Amino acid sequence: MSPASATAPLTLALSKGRIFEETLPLLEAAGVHVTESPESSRKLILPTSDPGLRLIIVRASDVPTYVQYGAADFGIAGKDVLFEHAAQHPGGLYQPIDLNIAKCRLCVAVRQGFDYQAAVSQGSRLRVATKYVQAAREHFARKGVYVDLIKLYGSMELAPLVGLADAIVDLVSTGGTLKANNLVEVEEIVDISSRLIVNQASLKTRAAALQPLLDAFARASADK
Ligand code: PRT
Ligand code: MG
Repeated sequence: MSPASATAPLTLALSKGRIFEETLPLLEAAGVHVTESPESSRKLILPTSDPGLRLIIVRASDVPTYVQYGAADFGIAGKDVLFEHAAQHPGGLYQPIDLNIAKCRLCVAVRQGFDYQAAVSQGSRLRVATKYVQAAREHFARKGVYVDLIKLYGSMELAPLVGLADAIVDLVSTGGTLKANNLVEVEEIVDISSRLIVNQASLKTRAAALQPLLDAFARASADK
């Protein structure tokens, strides 16, 4: 599918929750106000104060798909999501700006009392539950650790508690969720933040409308 015609508003794909909340100040810095909240209005297409820009609200992991197919001209997604997407759909997405929002880290965590270092050094085969299969596979391959990966879609923290896995690979920000579930972080894999991604065709055909927004986002995120 090709991007919409040059007269249609630019479409920015976002997920609700932390990415939406942390994008609002970046939009404000670009002079764009969003008057409705996706939480209260339940609308999936939100207008902005700029008639040339609208927002669409999609699942975080669907943002790259909307942008890649040109249903959105640009979008905002975590590096975690982009990494998993790229493994399935190489190329296709231009990632010009690290927005420095929705920061966290991708980590390995285990149940308190589980001797991860001993298990690794003994060459045991570890069972690891995660939503981030690609990132986890690369991490353990780099370390030369044998793992059986179990794909989950959420609540990873439960897996070591009920014997589904020895370890999890999950995002951590405050550490509160791990602590509440008697888990401890044993390894950091990578720092995560959200990036602006742009459809390749939009970048060429809609440059005049896109560039001022990209510049404003770059300036606002560099200040963070
Ligand atoms: O929720 P849904 O399944 O729809 O999608 P999602 O979980 O991918 O979306 P959302 O909105 O929760 O997260 C969007 C993006 O925010 C992610 O892709 C990350 O790039 C980023 N981000 C930043 C986080 C966190 N911080 C974060 N803490 N995403 C998730 N978490 C979760 C984490 O998975 C764990 O369950 O929060 C919990 C840990 O938080 P602490 O503060 O207790 O450590
Ligand atoms: Mg979530």
